[in-house]
Amino acid sequence: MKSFDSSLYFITDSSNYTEQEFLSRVEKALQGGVTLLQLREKDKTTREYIELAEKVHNLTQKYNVPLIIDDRVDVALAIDAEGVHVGQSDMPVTLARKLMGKDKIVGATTKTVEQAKEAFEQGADYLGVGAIYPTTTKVKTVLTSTDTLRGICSAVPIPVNAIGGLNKDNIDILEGIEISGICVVSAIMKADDPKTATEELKARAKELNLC
Ligand code: TZP
Ligand code: MG
Repeated sequence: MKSFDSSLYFITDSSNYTEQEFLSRVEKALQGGVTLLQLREKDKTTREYIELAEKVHNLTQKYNVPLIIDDRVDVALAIDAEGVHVGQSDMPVTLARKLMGKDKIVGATTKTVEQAKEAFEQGADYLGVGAIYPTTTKVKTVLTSTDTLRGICSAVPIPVNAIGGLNKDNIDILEGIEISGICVVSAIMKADDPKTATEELKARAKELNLC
């Protein structure tokens, strides 16, 4: 049985860090208690993506946290990651599922109820929905309202995570919405201390009953 906890989903961004600094930040986030981790690389060659993914996988395995690879089914399969995440312009969920097999995690980004239903029907295990707030992370996205987020949560029976500009001081906007967790990049990646940032974010999310 595939089981994972998406309550505090950390999506990495290695740009602006040396590899050593990046891996050290990833490990601090794992020590702080992230429950799911996505390696998201936009500018690496396939070889570089695989090499970094192997290093990150060594860390996530040490902390028993599933590793999801953004976008690249080939990289996910090559390093035997626990899953892959696809956006609306990436490989369709049906094909990602077919290639990854039934035991791996397949996640999808959706911004409307229709997209969410389709991703679920095609075999997605969880959904990322946003951007809830404007983001400084490099991504092509538009804002998604909390009403749409609420609608998606009622429309599909799989875990739904909110994403986009979220941090400990603004996640109260999600209170009362049936999400399974939050996804963050900057709030952990760019924090002075990623371990403390993770702990504080987790504590705030618990306080708001978000997970
Ligand atoms: N998809 C929608 S917003 C986003 C992605 C990958 C980036 C979120 O990054 P941050 O830094 O948490 O706003
Ligand atoms: Mg993508």
